Amino acid sequence: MRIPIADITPETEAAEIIGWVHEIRDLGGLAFYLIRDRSGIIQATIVKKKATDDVIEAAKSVSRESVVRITGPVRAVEKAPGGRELIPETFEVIARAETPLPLDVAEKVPAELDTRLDARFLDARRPRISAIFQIRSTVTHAIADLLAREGFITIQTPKVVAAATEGGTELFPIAYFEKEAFLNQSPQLYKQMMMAAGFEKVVEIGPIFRAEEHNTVRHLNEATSIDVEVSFADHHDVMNLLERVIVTAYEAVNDRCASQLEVLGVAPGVPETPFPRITYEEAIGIASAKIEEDLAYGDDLGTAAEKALGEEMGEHYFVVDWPTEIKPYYALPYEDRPEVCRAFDLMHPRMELSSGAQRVHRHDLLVEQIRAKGLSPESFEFYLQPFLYGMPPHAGWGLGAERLVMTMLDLPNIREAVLFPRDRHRLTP
Ligand code: AMO
Repeated sequence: MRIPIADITPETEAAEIIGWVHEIRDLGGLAFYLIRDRSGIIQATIVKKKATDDVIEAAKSVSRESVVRITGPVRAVEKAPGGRELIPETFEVIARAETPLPLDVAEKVPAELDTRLDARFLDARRPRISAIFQIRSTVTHAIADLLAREGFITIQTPKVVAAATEGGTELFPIAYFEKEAFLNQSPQLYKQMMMAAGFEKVVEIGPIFRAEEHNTVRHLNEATSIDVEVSFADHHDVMNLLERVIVTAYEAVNDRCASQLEVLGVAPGVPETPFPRITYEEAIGIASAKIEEDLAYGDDLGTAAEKALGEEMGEHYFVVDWPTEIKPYYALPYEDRPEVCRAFDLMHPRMELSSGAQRVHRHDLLVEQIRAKGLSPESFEFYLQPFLYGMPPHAGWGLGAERLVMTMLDLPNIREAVLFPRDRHRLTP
Protein backbone atom coordinates (compact mmCIF):
# COMPACT_ATOMS: atom_id res chain seq x y z
CA MET A 1 0.00 0.00 0.00
CA ARG A 2 1.26 3.45 -0.96
CA ILE A 3 2.30 5.70 1.89
CA PRO A 4 2.95 9.45 1.84
CA ILE A 5 6.68 10.13 1.52
CA ALA A 6 6.76 12.32 4.64
CA ASP A 7 5.54 9.35 6.70
CA ILE A 8 8.71 7.39 5.94
CA THR A 9 11.22 7.71 8.78
CA PRO A 10 14.72 6.25 9.25
CA GLU A 11 12.99 3.56 11.32
CA THR A 12 10.55 2.50 8.58
CA GLU A 13 11.35 -1.02 7.38
CA ALA A 14 9.97 -0.96 3.85
CA ALA A 15 7.68 1.22 1.78
CA GLU A 16 5.72 1.62 -1.41
CA ILE A 17 5.69 5.15 -2.81
CA ILE A 18 4.14 6.81 -5.83
CA GLY A 19 5.48 10.19 -6.84
CA TRP A 20 7.20 12.39 -9.39
CA VAL A 21 10.88 12.09 -10.32
CA HIS A 22 12.23 15.36 -8.92
CA GLU A 23 15.89 14.91 -9.78
CA ILE A 24 18.17 12.26 -11.26
CA ARG A 25 21.86 11.92 -10.44
CA ASP A 26 23.61 9.06 -12.17
CA LEU A 27 27.15 8.50 -10.90
CA GLY A 28 27.86 5.36 -12.90
CA GLY A 29 27.75 2.50 -10.45
CA LEU A 30 25.32 4.41 -8.27
CA ALA A 31 22.22 6.43 -9.16
CA PHE A 32 20.12 8.67 -6.96
CA TYR A 33 16.50 9.43 -7.80
CA LEU A 34 14.76 12.06 -5.71
CA ILE A 35 11.06 11.17 -5.64
CA ARG A 36 8.52 13.78 -4.58
CA ASP A 37 4.88 13.74 -3.57
CA ARG A 38 2.84 16.49 -1.94
CA SER A 39 4.16 15.58 1.47
CA GLY A 40 7.88 15.58 0.76
CA ILE A 41 10.93 14.12 -0.97
CA ILE A 42 12.83 10.86 -0.55
CA GLN A 43 15.98 9.59 -2.17
CA ALA A 44 15.77 6.25 -3.98
CA THR A 45 19.25 4.81 -4.34
CA ILE A 46 20.12 2.24 -6.98
CA VAL A 47 23.37 0.36 -6.53
CA LYS A 48 23.77 -1.06 -10.00
CA LYS A 49 25.71 -4.14 -8.94
CA LYS A 50 22.93 -5.13 -6.56
CA ALA A 51 19.75 -3.98 -8.37
CA THR A 52 17.72 -6.23 -10.69
CA ASP A 53 17.88 -5.68 -14.44
CA ASP A 54 14.22 -4.62 -14.47
CA VAL A 55 14.88 -1.88 -11.92
CA ILE A 56 17.98 -0.67 -13.76
CA GLU A 57 16.17 -0.63 -17.13
CA ALA A 58 13.10 1.22 -15.83
CA ALA A 59 15.20 3.73 -13.91
CA LYS A 60 17.46 4.38 -16.89
CA SER A 61 14.51 5.06 -19.18
CA VAL A 62 12.68 7.45 -16.90
CA SER A 63 12.64 11.24 -17.38
CA ARG A 64 12.29 13.94 -14.72
CA GLU A 65 8.70 14.64 -13.60
CA SER A 66 7.47 11.21 -14.70
CA VAL A 67 5.23 9.42 -12.20
CA VAL A 68 6.81 6.28 -10.76
CA ARG A 69 5.92 3.58 -8.25
CA ILE A 70 8.79 2.21 -6.20
CA THR A 71 8.81 -0.45 -3.51
CA GLY A 72 11.68 -1.61 -1.37
CA PRO A 73 13.39 -1.53 2.01
CA VAL A 74 14.20 1.77 3.78
CA ARG A 75 17.61 2.50 5.26
CA ALA A 76 18.73 5.20 7.65
CA VAL A 77 21.30 7.41 5.89
CA GLU A 78 22.40 10.59 7.56
CA LYS A 79 23.24 12.53 4.41
CA ALA A 80 20.00 11.78 2.57
CA PRO A 81 16.98 14.15 2.78
CA GLY A 82 15.02 13.24 5.90
CA GLY A 83 17.86 10.94 7.04
CA ARG A 84 16.60 7.93 5.09
CA GLU A 85 16.61 6.37 1.63
CA LEU A 86 14.61 3.80 -0.27
CA ILE A 87 16.33 0.88 -2.04
CA PRO A 88 14.14 0.01 -5.06
CA GLU A 89 13.19 -3.66 -5.41
CA THR A 90 10.59 -2.71 -8.00
CA PHE A 91 10.60 0.46 -10.13
CA GLU A 92 7.59 1.07 -12.36
CA VAL A 93 7.10 4.04 -14.67
CA ILE A 94 3.39 4.88 -14.45
CA ALA A 95 3.29 8.06 -16.57
CA ARG A 96 6.24 9.26 -18.60
CA ALA A 97 6.91 13.03 -18.78
CA GLU A 98 8.01 14.46 -22.10
CA THR A 99 11.27 16.34 -22.39
CA PRO A 100 12.21 19.12 -22.27
CA LEU A 101 9.91 20.31 -19.49
CA PRO A 102 8.22 23.71 -19.98
CA LEU A 103 9.47 24.56 -16.49
CA ASP A 104 12.18 23.24 -14.18
CA VAL A 105 10.27 21.99 -11.16
CA ALA A 106 13.50 21.50 -9.18
CA GLU A 107 14.12 25.26 -9.58
CA LYS A 108 17.68 24.90 -10.85
CA VAL A 109 16.65 27.22 -13.69
CA PRO A 110 14.64 30.23 -12.48
CA ALA A 111 11.53 31.12 -14.47
CA GLU A 112 9.63 34.35 -15.00
CA LEU A 113 6.20 34.65 -13.39
CA ASP A 114 4.50 34.59 -16.80
CA THR A 115 6.21 31.34 -17.81
CA ARG A 116 5.30 29.87 -14.44
CA LEU A 117 1.65 30.87 -14.73
CA ASP A 118 1.47 29.48 -18.28
CA ALA A 119 2.55 26.08 -16.90
CA ARG A 120 0.87 26.51 -13.52
CA PHE A 121 0.28 22.76 -13.02
CA LEU A 122 4.04 22.22 -13.17
CA ASP A 123 4.80 25.36 -11.18
CA ALA A 124 2.46 24.13 -8.45
CA ARG A 125 4.45 20.90 -8.18
CA ARG A 126 7.20 23.01 -6.64
CA PRO A 127 7.14 22.57 -2.88
CA ARG A 128 7.22 26.35 -2.39
CA ILE A 129 4.20 26.97 -4.59
CA SER A 130 2.29 24.01 -3.21
CA ALA A 131 2.98 25.35 0.29
CA ILE A 132 1.32 28.69 -0.55
CA PHE A 133 -1.90 26.98 -1.57
CA GLN A 134 -1.88 24.57 1.35
CA ILE A 135 -1.60 27.63 3.59
CA ARG A 136 -4.34 29.47 1.69
CA SER A 137 -6.57 26.43 2.16
CA THR A 138 -5.82 26.41 5.89
CA VAL A 139 -6.70 30.11 6.07
CA THR A 140 -10.12 29.64 4.45
CA HIS A 141 -10.90 26.50 6.48
CA ALA A 142 -9.95 28.23 9.73
CA ILE A 143 -12.03 31.33 8.98
CA ALA A 144 -15.03 29.27 7.84
CA ASP A 145 -14.75 27.14 11.02
CA LEU A 146 -14.55 30.19 13.29
CA LEU A 147 -17.59 31.79 11.67
CA ALA A 148 -19.52 28.52 11.83
CA ARG A 149 -18.74 28.31 15.56
CA GLU A 150 -19.95 31.89 15.96
CA GLY A 151 -23.29 30.98 14.37
CA PHE A 152 -22.82 32.34 10.84
CA ILE A 153 -24.92 30.92 8.02
CA THR A 154 -22.96 30.30 4.81
CA ILE A 155 -24.72 31.68 1.77
CA GLN A 156 -24.11 31.70 -1.99
CA THR A 157 -25.30 34.72 -3.91
CA PRO A 158 -25.56 35.24 -7.69
CA LYS A 159 -22.48 36.20 -9.65
CA VAL A 160 -24.56 37.19 -12.68
CA VAL A 161 -26.43 40.38 -11.82
CA ALA A 162 -28.42 43.16 -13.44
CA ALA A 163 -26.95 46.18 -11.65
CA ALA A 164 -23.75 47.56 -10.20
CA THR A 165 -23.15 47.11 -6.49
CA GLU A 166 -20.32 49.48 -5.81
CA GLY A 167 -21.27 52.12 -8.37
CA GLY A 168 -21.11 52.11 -12.14
CA THR A 169 -17.43 51.63 -12.84
CA GLU A 170 -15.32 48.50 -12.88
CA LEU A 171 -18.10 46.33 -14.28
CA PHE A 172 -17.70 43.41 -16.65
CA PRO A 173 -20.71 43.28 -18.97
CA ILE A 174 -21.72 39.81 -20.15
CA ALA A 175 -24.13 38.46 -22.76
CA TYR A 176 -27.17 37.10 -20.92
CA PHE A 177 -29.77 36.16 -23.55
CA GLU A 178 -31.43 39.39 -24.62
CA LYS A 179 -30.71 41.24 -21.37
CA GLU A 180 -27.84 43.37 -20.19
CA ALA A 181 -26.02 41.68 -17.31
CA PHE A 182 -22.77 41.97 -15.37
CA LEU A 183 -20.42 39.87 -13.28
CA ASN A 184 -20.98 40.83 -9.67
CA GLN A 185 -18.45 43.15 -8.01
CA SER A 186 -19.45 42.15 -4.49
CA PRO A 187 -22.19 40.22 -2.65
CA GLN A 188 -22.95 43.51 -0.85
CA LEU A 189 -26.61 43.94 -1.80
CA TYR A 190 -27.45 40.28 -1.29
CA LYS A 191 -25.80 39.89 2.08
CA GLN A 192 -27.69 42.97 3.26
CA MET A 193 -30.96 41.52 1.91
CA MET A 194 -30.34 38.44 4.04
CA MET A 195 -30.42 40.70 7.11
CA ALA A 196 -33.97 41.56 6.08
CA ALA A 197 -34.56 37.82 5.77
CA GLY A 198 -33.69 37.42 9.43
CA PHE A 199 -30.51 35.34 8.96
CA GLU A 200 -28.69 37.65 11.44
CA LYS A 201 -25.15 36.47 10.59
CA VAL A 202 -24.11 35.46 7.09
CA VAL A 203 -20.82 34.68 5.37
CA GLU A 204 -19.94 34.10 1.77
CA ILE A 205 -16.50 33.17 0.50
CA GLY A 206 -16.62 33.58 -3.23
CA PRO A 207 -15.44 35.33 -6.37
CA ILE A 208 -15.80 39.04 -7.00
CA PHE A 209 -15.16 40.61 -10.39
CA ARG A 210 -13.60 44.02 -10.91
CA ALA A 211 -12.81 45.49 -14.30
CA GLU A 212 -9.79 47.31 -12.85
CA GLU A 213 -7.95 48.95 -15.71
CA HIS A 214 -4.61 48.97 -13.94
CA ASN A 215 -2.39 45.95 -13.84
CA THR A 216 -0.72 46.11 -10.43
CA VAL A 217 0.87 43.65 -8.02
CA ARG A 218 -2.14 43.93 -5.69
CA HIS A 219 -5.13 43.97 -8.03
CA LEU A 220 -6.86 41.09 -9.74
CA ASN A 221 -9.82 41.15 -12.09
CA GLU A 222 -11.24 38.09 -10.37
CA ALA A 223 -10.56 37.97 -6.64
CA THR A 224 -11.92 36.00 -3.70
CA SER A 225 -13.78 37.89 -1.06
CA ILE A 226 -14.65 36.75 2.43
CA ASP A 227 -17.87 38.69 3.04
CA VAL A 228 -19.82 38.88 6.28
CA GLU A 229 -22.91 40.74 7.39
CA VAL A 230 -24.22 40.88 10.97
CA SER A 231 -27.55 42.16 12.30
CA PHE A 232 -27.91 44.23 15.48
CA ALA A 233 -24.22 45.14 15.17
CA ASP A 234 -22.36 48.39 14.64
CA HIS A 235 -19.09 48.99 12.86
CA HIS A 236 -17.04 48.43 16.02
CA ASP A 237 -18.67 45.03 16.59
CA VAL A 238 -17.69 43.87 13.12
CA MET A 239 -14.18 45.33 13.46
CA ASN A 240 -13.83 43.17 16.59
CA LEU A 241 -15.02 40.21 14.54
CA LEU A 242 -12.50 41.04 11.82
CA GLU A 243 -9.71 41.04 14.41
CA ARG A 244 -10.78 37.57 15.56
CA VAL A 245 -10.84 36.39 11.95
CA ILE A 246 -7.33 37.69 11.18
CA VAL A 247 -5.89 36.28 14.41
CA THR A 248 -7.57 32.91 13.83
CA ALA A 249 -6.14 32.71 10.31
CA TYR A 250 -2.60 33.45 11.53
CA GLU A 251 -2.92 31.06 14.47
CA ALA A 252 -4.17 28.23 12.27
CA VAL A 253 -1.30 28.69 9.82
CA ASN A 254 1.24 28.76 12.67
CA ASP A 255 -0.31 25.67 14.27
CA ARG A 256 -0.96 23.54 11.22
CA CYS A 257 1.49 24.66 8.52
CA ALA A 258 4.91 24.53 10.20
CA SER A 259 6.48 22.55 7.34
CA GLN A 260 4.96 24.80 4.66
CA LEU A 261 6.21 27.93 6.44
CA GLU A 262 9.65 26.36 6.64
CA VAL A 263 9.65 25.64 2.90
CA LEU A 264 8.72 29.29 2.29
CA GLY A 265 11.23 30.59 4.83
CA VAL A 266 8.72 32.87 6.56
CA ALA A 267 7.58 33.14 10.18
CA PRO A 268 4.45 35.31 10.19
CA GLY A 269 3.77 35.10 13.94
CA VAL A 270 0.34 36.22 15.16
CA PRO A 271 -0.58 39.93 15.02
CA GLU A 272 -1.39 41.56 18.33
CA THR A 273 -4.92 42.76 18.97
CA PRO A 274 -6.68 45.10 19.32
CA PHE A 275 -5.48 46.74 16.13
CA PRO A 276 -5.11 50.52 16.52
CA ARG A 277 -8.16 52.41 15.26
CA ILE A 278 -7.21 55.80 13.84
CA THR A 279 -9.70 58.16 12.25
CA TYR A 280 -9.54 59.13 8.60
CA GLU A 281 -8.68 62.65 9.74
CA GLU A 282 -5.73 61.40 11.79
CA ALA A 283 -4.62 59.22 8.88
CA ILE A 284 -4.64 62.19 6.52
CA GLY A 285 -2.60 64.18 9.07
CA ILE A 286 0.02 61.44 9.53
CA ALA A 287 0.32 60.80 5.79
CA SER A 288 0.52 64.52 4.89
CA ALA A 289 3.36 65.05 7.36
CA LYS A 290 5.29 62.04 6.06
CA ILE A 291 4.94 62.57 2.33
CA GLU A 292 5.19 66.36 2.60
CA GLU A 293 2.11 66.83 0.52
CA ASP A 294 -1.04 68.47 1.76
CA LEU A 295 -3.85 65.96 1.61
CA ALA A 296 -7.22 67.66 1.86
CA TYR A 297 -10.11 66.28 3.88
CA GLY A 298 -12.12 64.20 1.40
CA ASP A 299 -9.13 62.99 -0.61
CA ASP A 300 -8.72 59.28 -1.07
CA LEU A 301 -5.75 57.74 0.68
CA GLY A 302 -3.61 57.05 -2.38
CA THR A 303 -0.75 54.59 -2.72
CA ALA A 304 1.85 57.07 -1.39
CA ALA A 305 -0.30 57.93 1.64
CA GLU A 306 -0.97 54.24 2.36
CA LYS A 307 2.73 53.50 2.19
CA ALA A 308 3.59 56.37 4.54
CA LEU A 309 0.89 55.29 6.99
CA GLY A 310 2.07 51.69 6.81
CA GLU A 311 5.60 52.75 7.75
CA GLU A 312 4.29 54.85 10.62
CA MET A 313 1.89 52.20 11.98
CA GLY A 314 4.07 49.15 11.30
CA GLU A 315 1.26 46.67 12.00
CA HIS A 316 -2.39 46.03 11.16
CA TYR A 317 -4.58 49.06 11.85
CA PHE A 318 -8.05 50.36 11.14
CA VAL A 319 -8.88 53.68 9.54
CA VAL A 320 -12.35 54.65 10.83
CA ASP A 321 -14.83 57.50 10.43
CA TRP A 322 -14.50 58.24 6.73
CA PRO A 323 -16.00 61.21 4.89
CA THR A 324 -19.48 60.12 3.77
CA GLU A 325 -18.72 61.59 0.37
CA ILE A 326 -15.99 59.07 -0.53
CA LYS A 327 -17.59 55.92 0.87
CA PRO A 328 -20.42 53.96 -0.81
CA TYR A 329 -24.08 54.93 -0.35
CA TYR A 330 -24.70 52.00 2.02
CA ALA A 331 -22.33 53.33 4.72
CA LEU A 332 -24.24 54.91 7.62
CA PRO A 333 -23.46 58.56 8.47
CA TYR A 334 -23.26 59.60 12.14
CA GLU A 335 -26.54 61.23 13.19
CA ASP A 336 -24.85 64.28 14.71
CA ARG A 337 -22.28 64.82 11.91
CA PRO A 338 -23.65 63.38 8.67
CA GLU A 339 -20.54 64.31 6.72
CA VAL A 340 -18.72 61.46 8.51
CA CYS A 341 -19.81 57.83 8.23
CA ARG A 342 -19.41 54.63 10.21
CA ALA A 343 -17.10 53.07 7.63
CA PHE A 344 -13.66 51.55 8.14
CA ASP A 345 -10.77 50.01 6.24
CA LEU A 346 -8.50 47.37 7.71
CA MET A 347 -4.95 48.09 6.62
CA HIS A 348 -1.85 45.93 6.59
CA PRO A 349 1.29 48.10 6.43
CA ARG A 350 1.57 47.06 2.77
CA MET A 351 -2.04 47.55 1.61
CA GLU A 352 -5.76 47.57 2.35
CA LEU A 353 -7.11 44.16 3.36
CA SER A 354 -10.77 44.87 4.00
CA SER A 355 -13.46 47.53 3.98
CA GLY A 356 -16.67 47.57 5.90
CA ALA A 357 -19.24 49.72 7.63
CA GLN A 358 -22.33 49.91 9.67
CA ARG A 359 -25.00 50.19 6.98
CA VAL A 360 -27.86 52.52 6.34
CA HIS A 361 -30.96 50.56 7.37
CA ARG A 362 -33.56 53.32 6.85
CA HIS A 363 -35.21 53.24 3.41
CA ASP A 364 -35.57 57.02 3.03
CA LEU A 365 -31.96 57.73 3.93
CA LEU A 366 -30.72 54.99 1.61
CA VAL A 367 -32.68 56.40 -1.33
CA GLU A 368 -31.30 59.83 -0.54
CA GLN A 369 -27.73 58.53 -0.43
CA ILE A 370 -28.11 56.57 -3.66
CA ARG A 371 -29.31 59.77 -5.34
CA ALA A 372 -26.48 61.77 -3.80
CA LYS A 373 -24.01 59.45 -5.54
CA GLY A 374 -25.66 60.22 -8.87
CA LEU A 375 -27.19 56.72 -9.06
CA SER A 376 -30.80 55.93 -9.74
CA PRO A 377 -32.90 54.25 -7.02
CA GLU A 378 -35.00 52.60 -9.76
CA SER A 379 -32.13 50.32 -10.73
CA PHE A 380 -31.85 49.20 -7.09
CA GLU A 381 -35.51 48.34 -6.63
CA PHE A 382 -35.00 44.71 -5.59
CA TYR A 383 -32.42 45.86 -3.03
CA LEU A 384 -34.47 48.74 -1.68
CA GLN A 385 -37.73 46.81 -1.21
CA PRO A 386 -36.52 44.83 1.85
CA PHE A 387 -35.76 48.14 3.60
CA LEU A 388 -39.54 48.84 3.61
CA TYR A 389 -40.47 45.71 5.54
CA GLY A 390 -38.42 45.60 8.74
CA MET A 391 -34.69 45.92 8.10
CA PRO A 392 -32.67 45.51 11.30
CA PRO A 393 -29.58 47.65 11.95
CA HIS A 394 -26.57 45.80 10.58
CA ALA A 395 -22.89 46.00 9.69
CA GLY A 396 -20.37 43.96 7.75
CA TRP A 397 -17.16 43.80 5.77
CA GLY A 398 -15.42 42.23 2.80
CA LEU A 399 -11.92 40.81 3.22
CA GLY A 400 -9.71 39.96 0.22
CA ALA A 401 -8.49 36.37 0.61
CA GLU A 402 -5.53 36.83 -1.75
CA ARG A 403 -4.36 39.99 -0.02
CA LEU A 404 -4.60 38.27 3.35
CA VAL A 405 -2.40 35.39 2.16
CA MET A 406 -0.07 37.70 0.24
CA THR A 407 0.63 39.90 3.27
CA MET A 408 0.83 36.95 5.68
CA LEU A 409 3.48 35.22 3.56
CA ASP A 410 5.17 38.39 2.35
CA LEU A 411 4.59 37.48 -1.31
CA PRO A 412 5.77 40.12 -3.78
CA ASN A 413 2.81 39.81 -6.17
CA ILE A 414 -0.86 38.99 -5.54
CA ARG A 415 -0.73 36.55 -8.47
CA GLU A 416 1.43 34.29 -6.30
CA ALA A 417 -1.62 33.76 -4.07
CA VAL A 418 -3.98 32.71 -6.90
CA LEU A 419 -3.82 29.44 -8.78
CA PHE A 420 -5.06 30.81 -12.08
CA PRO A 421 -5.02 34.61 -11.90
CA ARG A 422 -7.17 36.79 -14.11
CA ASP A 423 -5.57 40.10 -14.93
CA ARG A 424 -5.65 42.61 -17.75
CA HIS A 425 -3.58 40.35 -19.99
CA ARG A 426 -4.31 36.85 -18.75
CA LEU A 427 -7.38 34.79 -19.53
CA THR A 428 -5.68 31.35 -19.69
CA PRO A 429 -5.01 28.83 -18.28
P1 AMO B 1 -14.01 46.67 -1.36
O1 AMO B 1 -14.31 47.09 -2.76
O2 AMO B 1 -13.07 47.54 -0.58
O3 AMO B 1 -15.33 46.58 -0.49
O4 AMO B 1 -13.44 45.21 -1.38
C1 AMO B 1 -13.18 44.52 -0.18
C2 AMO B 1 -11.81 43.86 -0.22
O5 AMO B 1 -11.72 42.95 -1.32
C3 AMO B 1 -10.42 42.96 -1.84
N1 AMO B 1 -10.43 43.38 -3.24
C4 AMO B 1 -9.53 43.02 -4.17
N2 AMO B 1 -8.47 42.20 -4.12
C5 AMO B 1 -7.75 42.04 -5.24
N3 AMO B 1 -8.03 42.63 -6.41
C6 AMO B 1 -9.09 43.46 -6.52
N4 AMO B 1 -9.35 44.04 -7.70
C7 AMO B 1 -9.90 43.68 -5.37
N5 AMO B 1 -11.01 44.42 -5.11
C8 AMO B 1 -11.29 44.22 -3.83
C9 AMO B 1 -9.59 43.93 -1.01
C10 AMO B 1 -10.66 44.83 -0.44
O6 AMO B 1 -10.25 45.43 0.77
N6 AMO B 1 -18.85 45.70 -0.47
C11 AMO B 1 -17.60 46.14 0.14
C12 AMO B 1 -17.30 45.37 1.41
C13 AMO B 1 -18.26 45.66 2.54
O7 AMO B 1 -18.48 46.86 2.84
O8 AMO B 1 -18.80 44.69 3.13
C14 AMO B 1 -16.48 45.97 -0.87
O9 AMO B 1 -16.59 45.27 -1.86
O10 AMO B 1 -8.92 43.20 0.01
